[in-house]
Amino acid sequence: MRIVALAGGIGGARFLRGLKAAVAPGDEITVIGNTGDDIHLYGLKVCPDLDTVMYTLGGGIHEEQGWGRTDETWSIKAEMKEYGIGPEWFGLGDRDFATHLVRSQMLTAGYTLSQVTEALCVRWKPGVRLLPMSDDRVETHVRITDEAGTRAIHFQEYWVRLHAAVDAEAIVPVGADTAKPAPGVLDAIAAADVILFPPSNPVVSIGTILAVPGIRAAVASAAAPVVGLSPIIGGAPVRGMADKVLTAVGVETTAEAVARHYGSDLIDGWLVDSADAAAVEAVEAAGITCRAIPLLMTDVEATAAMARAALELAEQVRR
Ligand code: FO1
Repeated sequence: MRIVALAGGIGGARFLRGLKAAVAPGDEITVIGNTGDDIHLYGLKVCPDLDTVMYTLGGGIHEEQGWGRTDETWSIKAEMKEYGIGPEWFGLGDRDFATHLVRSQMLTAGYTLSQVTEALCVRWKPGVRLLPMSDDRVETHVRITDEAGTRAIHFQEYWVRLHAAVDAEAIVPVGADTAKPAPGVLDAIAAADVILFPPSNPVVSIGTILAVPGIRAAVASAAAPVVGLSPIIGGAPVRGMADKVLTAVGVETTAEAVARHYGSDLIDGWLVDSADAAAVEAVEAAGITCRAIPLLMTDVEATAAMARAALELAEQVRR
């Protein structure tokens, strides 16, 4: 079976680890990774969501953080600080720097982000095909107003430096409107037997992937059933600050509202947590088949059970 998953960062990567444990030998998983979180620092291109998937599935992730490398040291960052070069708020470790150096060196040599990602995965062997959503530069920015006035800041500054403490007035995936899907992305969607939306951030992760012209239409018109898993449990995001960006796009922070946000033209099935069983009826009224099951990714086995439930629901809603 050919499975395609649109994945963001930490939640998406953790789900994929369970999906790998749940599928049968011979099943192929293609991950279309969000690159809107990308940031250029020190002349290097950092791809947080691609790296989180690669490290998590490749066994190099810092498990508690969900980003960056395990057994990390911070000598380069400390030396940069001595030179007065920031930003201090974004933690790039020495091991992680190697990834960005290899990526940036290859990009400078003329390779595409897809080719770079494929090369990095030769080392990490994530066990999935990891495609960036686009080889073109897309960087999510957030419009905020604070004592310094109204301005757009990079998503990472909003997320990491400000901890999303100020309201997001708008979320803008800069460059998405002129970006093209990376090679293989539309083909993978068209050839998929199942398409999954993991419990990633619906706005800045899956929403950004869908903002690349052609991708939303490809998913909506795909022969494969599309099943999503709610990143919101009991009216709150499981991790991260998805509520802040959901509000920015006028979506309530509930499992039902996120399903409606995707819409029945895009998703056929939706899994909500047992705590949100009351939402099943309303989601089904929106034309999306819905099931309530435990959605907390407490360990690989729990996540594998979620993945199996998503694959089963996909068979029930197959078009
Ligand atoms: N997240 C943080 O909360 N603090 C950090 O200092 C930080 C550094 C960082 C460095 C490399 C990288 O690939 C990811 C990093 N992240 C950090 C996570 C990053 O902000 C992710 O994009 C978000 O967590 C959303 O996926």
